[in-house]
Amino acid sequence: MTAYRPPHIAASEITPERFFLNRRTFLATAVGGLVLGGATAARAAVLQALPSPYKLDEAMTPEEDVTSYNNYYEFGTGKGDPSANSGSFKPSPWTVKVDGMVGRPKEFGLEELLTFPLEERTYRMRCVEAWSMVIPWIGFPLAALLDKVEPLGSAKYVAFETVVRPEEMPGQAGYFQPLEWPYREGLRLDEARHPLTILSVGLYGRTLPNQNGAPIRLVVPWKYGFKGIKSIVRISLTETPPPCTWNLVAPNEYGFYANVNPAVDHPRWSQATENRIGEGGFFGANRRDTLPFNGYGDDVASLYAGMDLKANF
Ligand SMILES: Nc1nc2c(c(=O)[nH]1)N[C@H]1C(S)=C(S)[C@@H](COP(=O)(O)O)O[C@H]1N2
Ligand SMILES: [Mo]
Repeated sequence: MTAYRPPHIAASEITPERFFLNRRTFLATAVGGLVLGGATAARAAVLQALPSPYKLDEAMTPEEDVTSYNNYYEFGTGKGDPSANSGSFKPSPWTVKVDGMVGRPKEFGLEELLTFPLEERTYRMRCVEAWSMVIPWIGFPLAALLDKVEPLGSAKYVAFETVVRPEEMPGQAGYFQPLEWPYREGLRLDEARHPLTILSVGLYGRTLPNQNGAPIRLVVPWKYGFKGIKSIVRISLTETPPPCTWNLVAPNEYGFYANVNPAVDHPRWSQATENRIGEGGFFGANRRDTLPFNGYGDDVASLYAGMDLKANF
């Protein structure tokens, strides 16, 4: 794994003032990261990021749980499969093609993606299966990438696709195929441009482990986890709602919006409470109330003003 934030990025490219205060630390850590990256080739490289105001007053989920309890069907359907079966996946070299209804379609290389101003943001994450985590992501606003390609006025949605690589992804190679590939997801353009929506390239101070969606995945903290598509190779701006994997599989169970909503149950289970992973006692003492929009309602509820959230689940 060689991807790391290049140490030569000019501080002037990274605008927030607090960064300049941290510049010395940044350089020291970046150089340390190179050494460490070389010494421990199998481990993700250190990734330096700016601090951000997006923090929570809740304990972070231990890194061990974040990287071993996953959903990533390309590597198998069990929670332990992604960490066990993703060792041969090659997240570098990598490109993300951005096309569709844009003025300037472009293919971005991984190195270029890592030059967007990276922030560390600790987000509450809620899976539709009623478990949750608190994860310190490293990433940048999706809006920053969209600005570069100049969406046309007619663009209303953003479609995402995961890589298809049966040679490296055992879940795509077997006789039993749980999903149709590529895994696809989509957002309304205003959701995609919302400042909380990020493309993540790391967690816990390092580049993303394969099982968490290396080298780049979507994070939308007010939506159920399945919207957070992993290992993205294509982003297309469209005029009509894009096909979304779980919505195609079971449209009555997984809506396009998938906003976290304790008042709208999944047809087969309640969404009123959740189990916080990593706090001991699975499905026991850690049961806590699920919050509307996963607790991000002050930021995002206005996106859905006037909409019936039960009908548009
Ligand atoms: N390509 C792809 N992306 C995916 C999935 C998947 O199976 N394939 N699973 C989704 C689901 S259901 C969840 S809950 C999150 C889990 O992310 P994590 O393993 O990093 O916690 O990834 C989402 N992104
Ligand atoms: Mo999920």
